[in-house]
Amino acid sequence: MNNYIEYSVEVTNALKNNLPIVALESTIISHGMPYPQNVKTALECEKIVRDNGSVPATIAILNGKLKIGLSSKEIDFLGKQGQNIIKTSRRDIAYNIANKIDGATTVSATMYIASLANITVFATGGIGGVHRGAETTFDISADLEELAMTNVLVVCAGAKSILDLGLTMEYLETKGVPVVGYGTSTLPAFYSRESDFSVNFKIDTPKEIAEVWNTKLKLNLVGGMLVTNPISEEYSMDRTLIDNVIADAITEMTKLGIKGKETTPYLLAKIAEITKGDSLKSNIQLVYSNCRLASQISVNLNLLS
Ligand code: PSU
Ligand code: MN
Repeated sequence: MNNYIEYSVEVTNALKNNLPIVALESTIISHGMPYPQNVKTALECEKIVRDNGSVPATIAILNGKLKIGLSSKEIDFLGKQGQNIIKTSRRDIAYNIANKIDGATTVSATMYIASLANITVFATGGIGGVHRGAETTFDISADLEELAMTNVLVVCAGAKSILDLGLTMEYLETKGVPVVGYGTSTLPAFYSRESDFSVNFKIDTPKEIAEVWNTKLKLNLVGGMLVTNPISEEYSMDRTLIDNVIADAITEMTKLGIKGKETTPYLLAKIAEITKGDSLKSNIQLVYSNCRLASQISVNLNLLS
């Protein structure tokens, strides 16, 4: 196994000294945002994690290795390559490693790779979920299955309405994945603070979140936990406006016949285009906020173990 993993010096040192770590994904860099904002955001995320007491471990597949901790040069490479890099979820890991194909890891692949290094706290923007119309397309993100089976806590800003939020919550319930609202009992909807759905548990502090997560790990309750962190008021978007934009983007996508793994990147780019960059600004800010919270959770978890 160790032959396949390559750690950065910073992460090696953190593991050796039992410092708090936060995993970060790379599909958000190559497929989630345009260049150069993607690189700037990824580097700033690492800084925010450090400023809040943890060590960042951005994860990707490069040169046939599972890389845990990237250099700024590697982050720049992923950002510049953008959609040329293969979006890599769990199913693609073995093929890409065996063939030395570079890959940007989704939430599912990042969770799996983080768990190999016993890193159990991870920050991202949004997770994949049950897509609208999944009753006919079967488009359910591998992120949900990963949450069902891999011991990693994921901090996100809720799910955007490109997904069916109700079905996503049902799926997570079936799989035994707790959904926590940070300071809220309402499931946040990514670009906006509220949706029509409730979270399972409202928890108000990083310390209490760490306590629940530590208990889940200690009880050997296999699987992840989802912590949903609402976007700050300042950057949140009007719910009706963004829902209309998303509906238009989905109509356009259906017309073009875009399916499968291309769906999420297409919609994110289209929404940014229609909102003239406003959604991208919000997206960047909510990721920062999630990195801050994840770092604080990791620090608290470290004090417990
Ligand atoms: N949602 C976002 N930005 C992203 C993604 C989701 O707001 O970049 C990425 C994440 O890497 C997530 C993946 O794991 O999309 C989900 O893709 P799919 O729906 O194909 O499973
Ligand atoms: Mn899918």
